[in-house]
Amino acid sequence: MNRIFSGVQPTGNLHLGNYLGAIRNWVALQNDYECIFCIVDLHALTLPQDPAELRAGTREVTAAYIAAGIDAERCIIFNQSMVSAHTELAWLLACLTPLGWLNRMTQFKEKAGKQRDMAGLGLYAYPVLMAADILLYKATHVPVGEDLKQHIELARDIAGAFNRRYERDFFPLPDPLIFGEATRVMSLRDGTKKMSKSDTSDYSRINLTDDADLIALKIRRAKTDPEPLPHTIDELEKRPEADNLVGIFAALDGISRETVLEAFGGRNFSSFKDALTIQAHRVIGDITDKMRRLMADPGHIDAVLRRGAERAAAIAAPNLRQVQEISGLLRP
Ligand code: AQP
Repeated sequence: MNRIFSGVQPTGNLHLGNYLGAIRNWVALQNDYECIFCIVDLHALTLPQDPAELRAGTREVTAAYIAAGIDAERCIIFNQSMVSAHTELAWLLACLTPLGWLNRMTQFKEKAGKQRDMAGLGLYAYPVLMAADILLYKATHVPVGEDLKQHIELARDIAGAFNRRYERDFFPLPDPLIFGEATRVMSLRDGTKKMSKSDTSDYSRINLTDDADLIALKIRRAKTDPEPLPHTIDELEKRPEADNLVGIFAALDGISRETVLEAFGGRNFSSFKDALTIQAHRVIGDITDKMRRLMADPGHIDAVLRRGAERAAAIAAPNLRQVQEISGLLRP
């Protein structure tokens, strides 16, 4: 069976982009793949984190996975720092990764900003850790949002570099799985910017923990243009805010953007936003309720993570050992 690996950082403000771009797709894939879903807490440390919030974030993301419909029995759910093989493999892969490959990573440039010399080595090197996360389990597929496509391509390149260096077909080259109508959900305040946890405006995103009133308010306040909704995708794509809201509607309802335009083309935004609010309440309300119930039992969440870490380590350990043997660190 093909194997999936993917993860989310426990950095708070889990939003509709994380859900529609990633987590919801994982739920659909769990029937056809062996799945490993990680809470990537080591990635979170690439930027400063409050320790208590990081711990709380790990439980919250775990609750979100389960509330969204991931089966913790069938799939492995765990947090990255519990399996030390991730960082061990990351070092071995870092030694094979040319700096030029990391210099191409656009996310580093965005996150480091103007103070690039002050950015941490971890932020720069984290795509290698991500490659290790995936390759440690010899995952064949990685379902992610559009923003991480470049990182998966790097993981493929690193897998190829290892296979070539040691002249064997050891790591599969992982394929990104990017699908659905909302592979890149944009900010509600600016249709040209990604919806993001770190955006300073909470009105830019719908969080999975927002209550019904707040969701309604955020959708009402979402930026739009003065024209009614268009009839065609060509016209829609020239209008970033309209395109984003139509894409969100389509993804929430499980229909295409064309079908949304058949229903709403020519209508004004206020009636469309009312309908969008109903869809958002239906999908997110259910997840939020389940998350709240799960978060009330932290012992259960911790047990899921402990058991997940044991199962993950059982796959990771022999793979790491083989890498150590192939690289000449251990005797076969
Ligand atoms: N806006 C988005 N649209 C679609 N997919 C998205 N993802 C993130 N944002 C969007 C996908 O969510 C998964 C988890 O990614 P992550 O843990 O790397 O998330 P993050 O980077 O902490 O979340 P943000 O919001 O992207 O944080 P910022 O921008 O503040 O750093 C991934 O599969 C990702 O593609």
